[in-house]
Amino acid sequence: MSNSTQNRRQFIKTSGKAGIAIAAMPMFSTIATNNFDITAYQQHPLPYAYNALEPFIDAMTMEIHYTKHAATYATNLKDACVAEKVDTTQLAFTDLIKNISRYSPKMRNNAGGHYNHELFWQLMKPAPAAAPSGTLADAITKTFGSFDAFKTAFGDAAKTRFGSGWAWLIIKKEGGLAISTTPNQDNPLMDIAEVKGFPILGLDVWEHAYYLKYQNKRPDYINNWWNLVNWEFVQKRYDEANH
Ligand code: MN3
Repeated sequence: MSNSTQNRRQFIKTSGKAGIAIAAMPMFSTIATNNFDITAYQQHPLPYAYNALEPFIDAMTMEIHYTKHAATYATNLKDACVAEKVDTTQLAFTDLIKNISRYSPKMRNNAGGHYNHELFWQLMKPAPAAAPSGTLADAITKTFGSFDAFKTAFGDAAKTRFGSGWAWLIIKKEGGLAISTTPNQDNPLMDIAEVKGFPILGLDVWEHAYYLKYQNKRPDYINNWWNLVNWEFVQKRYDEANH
């Protein structure tokens, strides 16, 4: 092993440890504005500790979900980009997703998996506000009748998504809010999505997201998940799409 290789390996090892140390710092989870760019090809550090979402999502589920499932999507995305000659310094990640039908199933699964999880982590935080406020709250009430009616409709969509997939709150291409679901790791940005739009809220209903704690009780996971929704971040997504 050459010295430079060794140094590089040592650096990766050290910075990897530093990343975990930072993610484990309790103060980190209280920095609500610490949002990262989900349109990057690389996986970002989790913005809170693995146990930060207890008791609603357990630490082991979070650790496996982040370090195994989500990390693998990011790695496989990188591999697919090499194999399919995508220059990630030139092509915006969201443009790749929006034209996903041009690529392989491997690209589709892993580009979606990476984007969806980078979004998902930030859509949750410990002890968030119980409900949205401001313009997002107004839009939800206008579209669904009330916040409770929205939660029921979103929950029903998430519960009835057959097999693995996601439930979404989106801003439709033509404007206005809608609830939709997608199979596997598809998302509403993709040109192959049945209902297209900009996702501002998404819920992972793959069994890997809840099985250790909830087993077959997906509805309990969904009902508890509302205790974690970072409405400030959802509002930020809403504002991004509307300006
Ligand atoms: Mn997942």
